[in-house]
Parts: sequence; structure tokens; C-alpha cells
Amino acid sequence: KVIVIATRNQGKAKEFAAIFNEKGYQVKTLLDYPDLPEVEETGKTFEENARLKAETISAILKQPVLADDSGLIVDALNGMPGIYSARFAGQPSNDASNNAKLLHELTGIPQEKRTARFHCTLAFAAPDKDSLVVEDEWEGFVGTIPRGENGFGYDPLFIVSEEGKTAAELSDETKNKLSHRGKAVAKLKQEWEEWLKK
Ligand code: ITT
Repeated sequence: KVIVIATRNQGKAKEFAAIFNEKGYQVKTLLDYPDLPEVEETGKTFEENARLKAETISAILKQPVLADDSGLIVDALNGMPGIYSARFAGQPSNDASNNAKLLHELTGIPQEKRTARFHCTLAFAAPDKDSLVVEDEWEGFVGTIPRGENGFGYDPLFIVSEEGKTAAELSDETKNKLSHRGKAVAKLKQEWEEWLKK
């Protein structure tokens, strides 16, 4: 059993693989289909972008495709970087430049005002079906020094209140249990087999 995920982000891909392998699925990503076009994220919401990625690739491959649109919502920055999380530091940007920009934007802001949440919207698209869409969030706050080597993206700066650690200091297993993505996938699992049969 194979599940195609419309992502080129290896951090996401690794998390999806851990979650789905356990259920007996093999994960393929866009890195396994080098000839597919880049899908431009022109949507104004996580849902629009998740649908764009899943529905475009599903229509081309003529098979079910899952996509993830996610990001970090920071209260003190009026919700930024949000849907722009992957390109916060401009284009091109990478995890290091995005994290540096986030720290810079929050200079002088005290800890109690650094509240933030990761958001994840998953869209599952299949030929001739309305997409299945689920979402979830993960509350925390933005630290002042990057800590930890695991995960990807903003994980070294995202402090998980209940653990007193950054997301990059959690084991993969713990992160997948608590995270926006892990919880969204748990919701998806309750619904997708039924939905695929319809
Ligand atoms: P694809 O569109 O190819 O899937 P992307 O990285 O462009 O890859 P998004 O547009 O959804 O994906 O951007 C999500 C960004 O939000 C990602 O690049 C990270 O910077 C951040 N992000 C999302 N989930 C995260 C997580 O679990 N830990 C840390 N950062 C995360």
C-alpha cells in the first residue's frame, strides 16, 4: 500500500513516513516524481493551499494524494508568518534564515507575549471526489535561543509548554504524538478509509 504526499519538504516527509509506515503504508513524495510541476501556493488560507497542492497532483497522477499546508502563527506578529512560514525570510529562504528572521522580529518582546501555535491543514484529494480536509494546532511559545537537533523548520525555537522543551528537543515519537501534524493525521485516519470507499 502506497500513499502519495504532495510535498518536497523532507522534514514533513519524514514525519509522515513514521506515522504511515506504522500502519503498513509506504510513503512517496514529489521527490519520487521529479517531472511533476511546481504547484504555486497562491491561496490565502492553509486550506486553500493544501487543496491546491493535493488536487493539482491528484488530477495529474489520477490517484489519491495527500497534502499538508502548515505554519507558525505568532500572536505578537499578528499571526505572521502563518501561511508564509516557508518563505518568511524571502525567496530563497531556509530554516536557518527563517529562524533568524523570527528572532529578529521578536527582539525585546518578553516571554509571556511570545505565544504562538503551529497549524496544520491536511487535504486528501482523489479523482472524482470532494477532498477530505482536517486540521489541528499545537500551542506553545517562541524561545530566545534555538535548542535541539531534531525535527525541522521552527522546531528549535518552538517551546512546548507541557514539556518545557523545544520541539527540536523531543523524540520523533513524542513530537508526532503532540504536534499539529500528528493530531491532524490522527483525525484523518478516522475518516479516510470510509471516504475513499465512497
Ligand atoms: P511543501 O509545500 O512542499 O509541503 P513547504 O515547506 O513549502 O513544503 P508549507 O508551505 O506548508 O510547506 O510551509 C510550512 C512551513 O512551516 C515549513 O517550511 C516550516 O518552516 C513550518 N513548519 C510547519 N510544520 C512545522 C513543524 O512541525 N516544525 C517546524 N516548522 C514547521
